[in-house]
Amino acid sequence: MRFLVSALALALTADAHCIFQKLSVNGQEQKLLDGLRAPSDNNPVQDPSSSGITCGADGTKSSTVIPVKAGDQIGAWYQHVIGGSQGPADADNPIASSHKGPITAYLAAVDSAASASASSAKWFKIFEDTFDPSSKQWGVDHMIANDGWVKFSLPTCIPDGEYLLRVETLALHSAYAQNGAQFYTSCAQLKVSGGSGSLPSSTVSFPGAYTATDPSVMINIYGTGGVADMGGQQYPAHGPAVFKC
Ligand SMILES: [Cu+2]
Repeated sequence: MRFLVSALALALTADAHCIFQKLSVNGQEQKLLDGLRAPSDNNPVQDPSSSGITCGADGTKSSTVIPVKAGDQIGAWYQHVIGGSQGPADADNPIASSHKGPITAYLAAVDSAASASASSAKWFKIFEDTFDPSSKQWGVDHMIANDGWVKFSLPTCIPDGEYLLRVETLALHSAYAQNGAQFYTSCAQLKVSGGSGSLPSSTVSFPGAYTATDPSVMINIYGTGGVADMGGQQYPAHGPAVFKC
């Protein structure tokens, strides 16, 4: 009986995932999955060395490239399942509140956003919302409070051209064990105009930027009483520093 109860609890928590499935540009919502490379279900990637770490497991791939301007505010919409919630009583929309962790966004300049290989792209980080020890809030807490929206601005100082945008929600509730961290990632296909300057010289690859045992990936986030507060400590650096103009 005890086994049955815990197996059921496991089945329920295992399903409390999410997908980045819609983009907004300066508050203007795009169509569902338009301009995106997204997984076909809400299961996370848990092996940072697997190809799915880049833009999620292979699923839908839009042929649209979304026109944007350097400096535009971009929104990435995470929901529990494709199309949104599982109904008004879906307490795990946009993601289960247990799934504490950081949210990051990366850009990579490519020749053709619709066809470029994401795994050979050279990525630089443009946004991170990790953990604030004073408020005890994680990026995921902000995303939940914002109805699944993660908002950030494109740099103003990037050259015109086509880019892939990679947005990553990393859920750390089971990250105390190796490969327990859950990566929820999709990529957007963008064409940037109105930019200036040159690309950053320092870039990373996916897979490659993280390993399964990085201090930010294999980590116990629980302090006293099992609260997901890092025991009052800072969350370690997760990937490269954010590129600043
Ligand atoms: Cu999950």
